[in-house]
Amino acid sequence: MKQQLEAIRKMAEEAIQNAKDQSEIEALRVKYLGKKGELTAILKQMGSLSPEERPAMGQLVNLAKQAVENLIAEKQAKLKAMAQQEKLQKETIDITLPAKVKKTGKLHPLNTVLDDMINIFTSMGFDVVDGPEVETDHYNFECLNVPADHPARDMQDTFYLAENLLLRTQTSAAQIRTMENRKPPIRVICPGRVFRADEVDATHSPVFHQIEGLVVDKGITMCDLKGVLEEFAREIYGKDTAVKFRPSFFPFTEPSVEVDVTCSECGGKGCRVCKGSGWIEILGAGMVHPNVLRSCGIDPEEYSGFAFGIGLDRLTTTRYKISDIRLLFENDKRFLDQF
Ligand code: 2NM
Repeated sequence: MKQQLEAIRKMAEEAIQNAKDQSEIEALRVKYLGKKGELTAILKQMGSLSPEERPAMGQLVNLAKQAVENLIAEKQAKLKAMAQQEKLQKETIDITLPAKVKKTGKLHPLNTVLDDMINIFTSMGFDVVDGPEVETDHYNFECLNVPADHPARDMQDTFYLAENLLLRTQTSAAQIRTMENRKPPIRVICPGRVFRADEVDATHSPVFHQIEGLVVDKGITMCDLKGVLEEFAREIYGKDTAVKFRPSFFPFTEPSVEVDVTCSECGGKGCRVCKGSGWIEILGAGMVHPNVLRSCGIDPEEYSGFAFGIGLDRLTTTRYKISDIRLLFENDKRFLDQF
């Protein structure tokens, strides 16, 4: 019986050593220590022993049981620790990995420049007004003193939607409405998309952006125009920017001027950007034509005003050294991500 006991203990020891998981251990526990287990069976054979042999044998069986129980407990603890270790290994977080960059939206370069311009003009007391992109012939041309035979009215230059309906060629129509609806003093700028049936190339797009400005009050003179536009140019291009007014012609202003600033690329020395002249044309302007004031119900004997139109696209392409105006309209992410 002693040998049998020893054999069982050895087998149990080996089996427990080789067990790979908790369920195998549990099966072994039942096999050796359970009610019908092998060590329990030995205890049941005790009856066949002489009373003298029994106590010593009983002690041996109990020791064996104890040993197996201890082995099981040890193995269970070991398996548990291993499982924990494995879990930790699998769930490790590599804190040296770079964090995921959250992509946030940003302003289109046109909007950055537009915001700058709006800030400059609103700080000088201008309101921002808006108008429809689809306009009538009346508001787009008629009220602006553009005669019926003017080339701008030609189908070749303007997108007509119907006999008297067109895509606005400038944002002035919004200013005409402002003059109709408000009493002077009027100080407004009107930014927006405008449309012309231009040939498309690196510097021309059929859709582009303008900011037009208008001031109407008693006693407004060309000096006011110069002061506002000089201030604007210096805010946009820097304090040392020189401004030059050249005589020009627009149907809606008299006198009319075109305004140049010293080339921001070369500082006026002459370079590729300014084609060697040292100057860049940035806007057209003038004193509002009496016919325009009259068409909006404002008496030109009592009031005068100045107006200007600034192209936003060229201001943006020169500021960011963008080589082709079409890039502003294609919304290629690779291009936009650079700003
Ligand atoms: C320009 C140049 C000169 C202009 C005129 C008006 C209005 F509505 F008052 F008549 N708005 N904008 C104007 C004047 C626009 O763009 C180059």
